[in-house]
Amino acid sequence: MRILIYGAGVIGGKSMKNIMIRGVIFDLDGVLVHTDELHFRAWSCIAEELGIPFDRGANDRLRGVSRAESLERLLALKPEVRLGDKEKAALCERKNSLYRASLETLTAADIPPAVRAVLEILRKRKLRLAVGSSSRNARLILQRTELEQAFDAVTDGTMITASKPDPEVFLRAAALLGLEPDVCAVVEDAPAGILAAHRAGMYAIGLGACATGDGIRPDLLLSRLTELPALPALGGEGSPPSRTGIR
Ligand code: B16
Ligand code: MG
Repeated sequence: MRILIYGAGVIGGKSMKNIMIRGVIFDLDGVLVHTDELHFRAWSCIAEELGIPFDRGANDRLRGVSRAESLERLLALKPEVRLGDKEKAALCERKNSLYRASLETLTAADIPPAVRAVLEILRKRKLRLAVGSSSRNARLILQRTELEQAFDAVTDGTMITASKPDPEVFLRAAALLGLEPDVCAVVEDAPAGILAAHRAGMYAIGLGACATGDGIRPDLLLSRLTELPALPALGGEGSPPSRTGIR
């Protein structure tokens, strides 16, 4: 696989050289807002109640996947804990109550000015912008952070029948933007989301080290969202990714 470097980022996939992206679909939790930390705290409480050891590394495996799948992955850490469907549903409900309580404190100040600046730059370049999140709480988060108006379309966990790594959430976002998948880039913090982007036929940009794993690699990996506007495929003037090696 080719390994490419862009800025501080590394990649292993499609070259961006001949691509002109017309739409960017952003994951929400862990990309635009640090609600990934709030998910972690809520799942930590559930794990403690169940006597299941849980840390940030374990939490990284829950990124991007649905609430129900998150619980399954948590339970897999201690196979002796066997629960029925009703108990699982109650635990998911409880986790969501804890999580939603923590969202009460969320405000516009939780979106770093640099994130708003990136969205503004891309909008000025006439790129179509969307959010594609697995979360059923995405609308609430976008409203609380006053971010909703920054996007042309939002797709979330309430609008899909299958969660990431299924491509549905991104394909629906592209359709709402009026764009074909192959001119869309996805920005994601989770392997499940990178896989969903690839399955959708989109260009997958990972953000942060958590975006790689389980043998899944983004086409391009950035350390910070502020590196995004420099990409030539997004109308930026940065130099194209340089190939540094082949394996
Ligand atoms: P909820 P994203 C995902 O959001 C989170 O990364 C994942 O941790 C969570 O389990 C999932 O949403 C469902 O969230 O319980 O709020 O419906 O990263 O796709 O924006
Ligand atoms: Mg995420």
